[in-house]
Amino acid sequence: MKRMLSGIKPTGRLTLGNYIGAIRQFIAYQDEYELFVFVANMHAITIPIDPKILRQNSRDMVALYLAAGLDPNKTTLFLQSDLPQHAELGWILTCHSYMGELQRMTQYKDKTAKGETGITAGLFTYPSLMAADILMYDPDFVPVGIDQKQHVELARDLAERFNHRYSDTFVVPQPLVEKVGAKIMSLQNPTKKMSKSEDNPKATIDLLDEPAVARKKILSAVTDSLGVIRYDVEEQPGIANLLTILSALSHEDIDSIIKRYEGKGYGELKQEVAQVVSDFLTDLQAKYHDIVASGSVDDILKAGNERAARIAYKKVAKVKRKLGLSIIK
Ligand code: ATP
Ligand code: LTN
Repeated sequence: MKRMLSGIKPTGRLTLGNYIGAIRQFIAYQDEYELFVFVANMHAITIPIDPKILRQNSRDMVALYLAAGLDPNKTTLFLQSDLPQHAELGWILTCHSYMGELQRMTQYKDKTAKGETGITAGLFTYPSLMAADILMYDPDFVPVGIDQKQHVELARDLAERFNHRYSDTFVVPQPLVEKVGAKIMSLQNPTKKMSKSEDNPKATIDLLDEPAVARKKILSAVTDSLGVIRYDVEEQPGIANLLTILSALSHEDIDSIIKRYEGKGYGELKQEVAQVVSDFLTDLQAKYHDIVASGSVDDILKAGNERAARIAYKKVAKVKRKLGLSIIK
């Protein structure tokens, strides 16, 4: 069975973008692949975050993974910070990453270009930690949204560099980016990614938003004044985004949706998207509340941590031997 791994950082409440771009893929692949999914909480501290909020977000993330359909009997679900090997391999790979490589990562580049202050060294080097998260488990594939593809490519480069320098150690992973839904856009500025650290609540659908609130957000999504329903990301990014959301949640092709909307207006499209989103959230949240009430999150994490730790322990021991870091015979 081929292996697959991915994670999300608990920097905020999960959005519909996270679900469509990432979580949905995890669920779809869990029967076909040996899947590892984790809460990337060490990545969440690259920017300041209140410890109470970090704890809550992390627990919610596990419950939402499960509510969305991740089956802990098939998937290894774990918490990154419970495995010290991630930080250990992260440091080792930081020492194999070039400044120039990390400076080219768009997330860092965008923040510095905007003149943001308070950028931590952790934010700069986090792609090396992400490479460690990946290479630790030898996955063949890493399902991510398009914004993370560059980081998986860095992991590939680091794997090849390490294998070449010391001998075969890591599987060289491939990013897996879906065609539909790789980038869900902000509802208020559809040329910008929908993101959980967004300040304007109207711009994102949180997976834990009241369904009625989410409905209103869709109805007030920014569109354009052209009045025709087409999939045109350049000219009509708002409409293209609504079509993508509808297609992802209803499994209907975008082309077929467009045909149904020939001669119809934006109001009708928004009503349908609002309904589909609100039904989706109602169902997801009912499951989420059941999982939280059952108290199963801790046991599932403990079992997942143990399974992941066995692999991580072996991998780091091997890496340390190859580097000349282990000296006791
Ligand atoms: P932050 O705002 O903290 O940067 P984020 O919402 O952008 O967070 P990440 O934790 O960076 O989310 O991403 C988790 C996963 O979800 C990644 O695979 C990422 O590619 C995917 N993802 C995030 N936002 C979107 C989006 N708007 N559309 C599609 N996929 C997304
Ligand atoms: N950096 C990613 C989260 C992340 C990840 C990973 C994704 C951390 N480690 C390993 C896939 C594989 C993010 O910000 N979304």
